[in-house]
Amino acid sequence: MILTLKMLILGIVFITSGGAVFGRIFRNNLVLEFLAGIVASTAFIFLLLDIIDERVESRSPPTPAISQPKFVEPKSNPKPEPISPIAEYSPGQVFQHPLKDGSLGLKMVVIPKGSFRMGDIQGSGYESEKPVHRVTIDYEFAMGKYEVTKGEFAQFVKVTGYQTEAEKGDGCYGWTGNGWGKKVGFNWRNVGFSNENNHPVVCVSWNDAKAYAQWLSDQTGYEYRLPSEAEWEYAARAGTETKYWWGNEASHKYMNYSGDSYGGLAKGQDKWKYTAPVGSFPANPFGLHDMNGNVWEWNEDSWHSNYKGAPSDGSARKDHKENVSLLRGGSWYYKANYCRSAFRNWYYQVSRYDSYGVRLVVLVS
Ligand SMILES: [Ca+2]
Ligand SMILES: [Ca+2]
Repeated sequence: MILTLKMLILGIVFITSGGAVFGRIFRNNLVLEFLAGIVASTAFIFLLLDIIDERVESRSPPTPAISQPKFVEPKSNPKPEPISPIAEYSPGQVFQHPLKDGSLGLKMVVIPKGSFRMGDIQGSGYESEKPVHRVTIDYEFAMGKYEVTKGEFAQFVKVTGYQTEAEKGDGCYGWTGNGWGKKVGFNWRNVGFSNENNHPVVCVSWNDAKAYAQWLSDQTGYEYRLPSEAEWEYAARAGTETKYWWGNEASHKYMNYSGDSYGGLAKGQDKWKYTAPVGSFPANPFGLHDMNGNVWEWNEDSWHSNYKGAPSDGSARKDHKENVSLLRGGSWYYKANYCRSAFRNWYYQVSRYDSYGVRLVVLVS
């Protein structure tokens, strides 16, 4: 607009003054005077137009040299699905608490309240199983229907990057090829024999088991923990007073264990020389599988050599003076006598073997 105006003025100035110049050029010597006048007046007009131009431009919004990046609404963090509380728990009910990624946690069975005689009821056990004493569990809790599997433990490791004590330290005890020994490289991932994701996790120490329970508690909002020794025996007996929940005779129909000597043995329905997939044998009256045999299960309690002074309310003895804890239920490597519901084994909380596993409980009342 301004440029067009300038050109128009320039044209008028040249035509009018040009006419005057050519009209007088041959009569006077005022050519230079006229030219100077034209240049001066043109310059004056241009100056005025520049001022106007500047004022017009100053009212226009500046055009940014670089276009601004488009503002992107920040993505809001996806809200975790609220954990739906289970309205009512009833004995025998099986449930799974959801984890933060939406998958489901351990299969848990609600155990009824009750009272039982704990220890060497047949009188043929060890001094550590005496005296037989009554324990009353006046609260409902739920227990893992199965031993924690390798696949379940793998999920914990995948999310947290947790390293077991076997991995951080000098391995786990297993079959080295020449005999039983501790070997670097043996851990829950590889124990020297084939155990798939549906087998119980092994080579986990008491400390590893506690870390897993803590993670599951954080994931679900419920308190998952190791069972007390009393809770474990109550659940293993499931209302029975025999050596095993099915009777006083050991049987390969009901559990994965060894023969009369130590070592793996596959016999009859016990088709496994090493660990068996969890739930390969029938459940006890409370709905729990493999309480007897398959893998030892860490308990919360510290070791005491007998039941003198033992609590009668289902709680754990937790003085842990020597960092030694209980293992219950026997395993695939052991004779049936060590797989009795009353038998008590113990070892250091850092120890790990290819027959040591874990089962958890959670409070629901
Ligand atoms: Ca076996
Ligand atoms: Ca077991």
